[in-house]
This record gives sequence, C-alpha cells and structure tokens, in this order.
Amino acid sequence: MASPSIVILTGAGISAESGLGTFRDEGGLWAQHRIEDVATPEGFARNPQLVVDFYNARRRQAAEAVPNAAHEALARLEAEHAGNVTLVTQNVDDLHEKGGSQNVVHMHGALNSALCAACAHRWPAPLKMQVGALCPKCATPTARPDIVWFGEIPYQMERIEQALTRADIFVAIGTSGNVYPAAGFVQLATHVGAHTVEMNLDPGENVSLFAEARAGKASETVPAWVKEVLGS
Ligand code: BV8
Repeated sequence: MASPSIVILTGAGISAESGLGTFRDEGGLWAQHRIEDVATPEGFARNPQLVVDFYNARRRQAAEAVPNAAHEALARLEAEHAGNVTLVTQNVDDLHEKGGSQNVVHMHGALNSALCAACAHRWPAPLKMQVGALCPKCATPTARPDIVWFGEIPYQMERIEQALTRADIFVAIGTSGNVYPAAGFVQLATHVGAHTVEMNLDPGENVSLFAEARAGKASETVPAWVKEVLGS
C-alpha cells in the first residue's frame, strides 16, 4: 500500500503527563466544576465571570505546561511520514504546537484564541480575558473564549470528515470516548475500512468499537507506535 493516510484524535489524556487536568479522571475538571456552569453557552450567559475565570485559570496553566514525548512523537510523525497525517484534537491547550506539530485541527476551540460573539472575529486571547472586553473589529463588548461548548457545533467538521473518509489508520489517544461527535469518528473510520487503534490509560467508553487497544501512558505508547509506523 502507498504510505497510509493517518487520522489522529487526541483528548485530555495526552496532556495529562504535562500536568494539565483531564475531565473525567479522579478529581478531574468535571469533578471541580459543573459542566453546565462553565462549558455551555447558557452557563456563560448566566455567569460570564465564572466562565471567564475558569478559562483564564486553564490558559495560565497551559501557558506554563511543557509538551511531553507523546506530543513530540506526533510532531515527528507529521514531519517524517510520507502519507497524509491529520491531527485532530479535542484539547484547547497548545501543547501539540509547542511539541512541533504544524497542522493541528482544534475541533473544540483554543484557549489562546478569543472570539467575538457579535461578529465572529477572532484574535489572540490575552492571558487574562475580561468579561465584556471590546472586540477589536466591531468594538462591541462581546468577547468570549473561543471554545466550543456543549450544544455548540465543533469546528472544521467537514475537513475532519473528509480526512476520515480517506483514512487507512485512525488512532484515538487519551480520550474517554464520551463526547460526540468526536467519539463517533471511530465508526466512520471503520466504515471506510481503516484500521482503528485506541491508546488510553483506561479503556474508553467506545473501546469496543476499535480494532486494537493499547493500554498505557501516552508518553510511552505513542512514541512506540510512531517508531513502528516510521520503521525506526
Ligand atoms: C454538538 C470545551 C451538534 C473545551 C468540551 C446524548 C448522547 C450523545 C451526544 C449528546 C447527548 N446529549 C448531548 C450530546 C452532544 C454533546 C455530547 O457529546 N455530550 C456528551 C457529554 C453526552 N456534544 C456536544 O454538545 C458537541 N456539539 O454535538 O453539536 C452537532 C455535532 C456535529 C455536527 C453538527 C452539530 C460539543 C462538544 C464539545 C464540548 N466541549 N469542552 C474545554 O473546556 O476544554 S468537551 C470536553 O470533553 C473537552 O473538549 C474534552 O476534550 C472532551 C472530551 O474529554 P476527553 O478529552 O476524552 O477527556 P476525559 O477526561 O473524558 O478522558 C481522558 C482520557 O485520557 C481517559 O480515557 C483516560 O484514561 C486517559 N488518560 C489519562 N491519563 C492518560 C490517559 N491516556 C494516556 N496517557 C495518560 N497519561
């Protein structure tokens, strides 16, 4: 086969060893905050300060975090693999970019981006976002975190679905398979005949849908897998 086309989906687990909290593990983010308060448009409308504070805290942590061997291995794969590599992340941190990945599809948005709720203009987010900050383009006080909340439509879905329909290999790394549409990508990949692999510390909700499951820490399983794919 020509060099296989690879689609990778990452979740919070790939950033865990870089010190960033996951959502559903023991003591995770959803144990500290109610999803409906900090990760929904309704929560933002109800108490924008709580939501802005939540993302300011995560932006500050992410700014201090260092990519781990898993992020760096995926950057090596992107640089050295002859076939297509599409890296889709549910994460809003920039550790893939800090680890050297050039083309990262942030389907749930990014901490380092701000969005105008009025005109949809985007600009680099300040480390500490203020409620009611003015949009630099339309000057209305409608700045918000550029994050896809529950009930909102994930970004770049067409590009993701296109890559999945052409995939020979689909790998999900560090995601519990709870959140859709990301958790459904494995079904589309299987439908087009791709080989599917889950790499997780604990099996995800949808692990039974994968052809192969590799348990362990991403900083170990991902570099080993990349070596296999690159033949070195
Ligand atoms: C949408 C914001 C319509 C960013 C997030 C009923 C049934 C099915 C679906 C729904 C339903 N009711 C509502 C829905 C839809 C809903 C949904 O799926 N709800 C779930 C909870 C039931 N989805 C939506 O609303 C989405 N929008 O559906 O729009 C649509 C769709 C398509 C086309 C048109 C219209 C929007 C979803 C996005 C929500 N935003 N967060 C942020 O704050 O960060 S979701 C949030 O969860 C994060 O983005 C996070 O990335 C994501 C998934 O979590 P994981 O990354 O998987 O993290 P988790 O902690 O869960 O798991 C960590 C894993 O890592 C574990 O498996 C663990 O074992 C592993 N791990 C830990 N350490 C390591 C490790 N692995 C390796 N090494 C380690 N060291």
